[in-house]
Amino acid sequence: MKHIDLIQHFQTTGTVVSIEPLGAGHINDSFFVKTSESDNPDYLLQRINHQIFKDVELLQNNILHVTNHIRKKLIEKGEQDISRKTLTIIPAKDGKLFYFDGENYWRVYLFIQGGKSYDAITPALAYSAGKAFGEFQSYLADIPDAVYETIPNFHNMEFRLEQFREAVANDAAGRVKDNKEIIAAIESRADEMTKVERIGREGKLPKRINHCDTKVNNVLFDEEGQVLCVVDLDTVMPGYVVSDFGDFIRTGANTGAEDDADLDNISVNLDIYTSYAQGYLKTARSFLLPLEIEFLPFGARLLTYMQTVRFFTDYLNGDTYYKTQFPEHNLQRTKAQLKLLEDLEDKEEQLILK
Ligand code: ADP
Ligand code: GN1
Ligand code: MG
Repeated sequence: MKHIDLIQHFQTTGTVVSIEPLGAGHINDSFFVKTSESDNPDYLLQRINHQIFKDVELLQNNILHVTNHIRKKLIEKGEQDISRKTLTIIPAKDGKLFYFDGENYWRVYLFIQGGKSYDAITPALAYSAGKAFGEFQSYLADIPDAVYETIPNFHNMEFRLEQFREAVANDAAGRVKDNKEIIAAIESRADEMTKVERIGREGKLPKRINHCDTKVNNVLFDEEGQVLCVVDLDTVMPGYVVSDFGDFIRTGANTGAEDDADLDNISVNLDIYTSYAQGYLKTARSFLLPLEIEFLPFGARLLTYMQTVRFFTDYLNGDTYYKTQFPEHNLQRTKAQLKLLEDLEDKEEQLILK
């Protein structure tokens, strides 16, 4: 179905003048929907990847509960301009939170005007993002609705390793034989990297409602470099806060790209790391346990390792999960993440937070 026809199924207003692809996410497809009237909102149309988010109704209900709760918190704080500070779902004309066209699932959000997302940031932007993700967790600490795992075991390292080992055993794309070194690099760290799961089971690390995709490009900044809005709420679910901390560092503090072909570009920028940590602790310290704070630097390594494992597992499976731009893209991503992991390991002492 054409995008313009899809929009007619939602409770939007105004006359659509253009629909253009937007963003560089690896999972969903996003489109900027512009309307002609200056006093009318623009929209974001998204095709939901339902191979990955298998229960679209649960997904959309999660997002509705999360955004409603955040909106309530923003109102209590006396914030202005709330429709730019959290996502607003535009329901379909039948009242559902998505539209199924017989093949694909679609949703519409209000477009957040003036929001800018970056792939490379400064320490000042990192500080602002840190504060925003700490606030995000604090807002959701008392959400009354159940928040479900939209992807079961999403950030469970033990589960990700099981998937990896299964992929090695199946060798579906015949790629195991040329990549023994990467397999060894993953296995040699597996025990240490699953310790959060073990300590969690002992009851020493709590699960909190996390964003679970704190990639740097999931934050929209305003003109002054303050965070306007945290977006991409598909994976908001219970988890360990080290996950959210680590995923931001993995993306925002990398001097290279997530898939950099030149490994020499890749390292951790310690100024960005420290600024993000300071921002995050400013808004989150009050509710974090000392052990959670102690584990934050480990989170940076853990999420970089997890992403290495996830990209590589997808590569071994024949590239079935992430969008790829060329045949060896997942391998290139794997090597880039592994390089970042090695740099984080080398700088372990410098990552300790005071
Ligand atoms: P994906 O799951 O594919 O990463 P996102 O939900 O992150 O998709 O959207 C892709 C990009 O579109 C984001 O990185 C952000 O820059 C932009 N974006 C997302 N939601 C909005 C919105 N409501 N208004 C304006 N821009 C948005
Ligand atoms: C995906 O959708 P996007 O691009 O923001 C992925 C994240 C990964 C990330 C790696 C649902 O995020 O978990 O960390 O790619 N999202 C899902 O860049 O798997
Ligand atoms: Mg995204």
